[in-house]
Amino acid sequence: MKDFIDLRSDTVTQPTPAMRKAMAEAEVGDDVFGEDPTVNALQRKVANILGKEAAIFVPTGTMANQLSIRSHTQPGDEVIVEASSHPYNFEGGGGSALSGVQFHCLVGLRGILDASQIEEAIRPDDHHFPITRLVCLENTHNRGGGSIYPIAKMVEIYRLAKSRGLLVHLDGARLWNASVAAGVQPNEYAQWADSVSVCLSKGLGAPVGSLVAGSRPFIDRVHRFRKMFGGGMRQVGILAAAGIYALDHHMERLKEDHQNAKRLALGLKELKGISVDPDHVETNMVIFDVVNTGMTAPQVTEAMKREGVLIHAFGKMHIRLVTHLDVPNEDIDRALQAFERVLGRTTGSTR
Ligand code: TLP
Repeated sequence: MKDFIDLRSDTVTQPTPAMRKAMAEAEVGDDVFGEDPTVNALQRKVANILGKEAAIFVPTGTMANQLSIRSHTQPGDEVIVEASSHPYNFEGGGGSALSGVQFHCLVGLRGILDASQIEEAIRPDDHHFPITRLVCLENTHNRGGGSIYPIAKMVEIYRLAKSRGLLVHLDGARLWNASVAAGVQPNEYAQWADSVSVCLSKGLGAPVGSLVAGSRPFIDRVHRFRKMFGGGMRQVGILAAAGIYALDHHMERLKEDHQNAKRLALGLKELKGISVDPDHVETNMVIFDVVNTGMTAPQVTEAMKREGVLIHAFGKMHIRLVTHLDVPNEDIDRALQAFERVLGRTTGSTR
């Protein structure tokens, strides 16, 4: 029985009965010995989908990013990231603690960087400076509001990186959303990065699991660090089975999430004191500002909770909504009605 409409994140989904069945029936073995057939099948499948030599299963998207950073860099190196990116902001300072790197932050447009910005940020070859080693991109970009990296920009950035001896890591926690929304295959995106992390536990609805994909020597290096970071798991085919099920059954339906996010944004635009641009909704997220409601974002969040709708406030002004497979069409209408009760309409207020 579902009490709340949960729009806080696409990480909150429950495994479906069919997914649980696939998990229960999974063939398993000790993956630290490389003997879990379901994990091996998932790794081959994701490497194939991304057009990479190899892939490795890890517990979380955070570990996938941090292992990639650790495996690409040496302590003291500099990593170019977008200022609101996940690895820089939401991974507990892992870049400095686990890899000893420093981040060079550039401000993108809804998270999207231009090759020219990166070019300017690359350090000269001089002993005063850190060595610029890696560029991290995020597609879709979380704090950018689920924005899609235009493939042309990724190509430009990758070509620049190669011409300057840099590596590129793609945080593709929601690459599936970008792919379905833009009609660009995951491998078309992935070819413009040396390593890619992807999550099964976001829009695809698996309870756990991420992978890193890349060249065979790179994944061998990630494998060593995965052990060091404590991410080597045992009969984990139970989780890999959920991932395989999710890739096979939950990819195409992401379109519904994107339509629902757009519908939320269009509905919110009609309400009082909100600043939202539905044209900026490209995938399954809506980020909007409360500008003139007489309430802060946390107060709106509290009021919505009393209406049975969970949303995520960040800062005083900003709210994020994320659609996913446990938010059916009719819940979008119910959520909008709740927003209307809390905020009122621009014309003909209901309060
Ligand atoms: N993002 C979570 C929170 O950590 C903010 C969310 O609710 O969106 N990369 C990106 C782009 C992500 O959005 C996330 C999760 C991760 C990596 C980390 O994945 P996990 O939570 O599996 O460590």
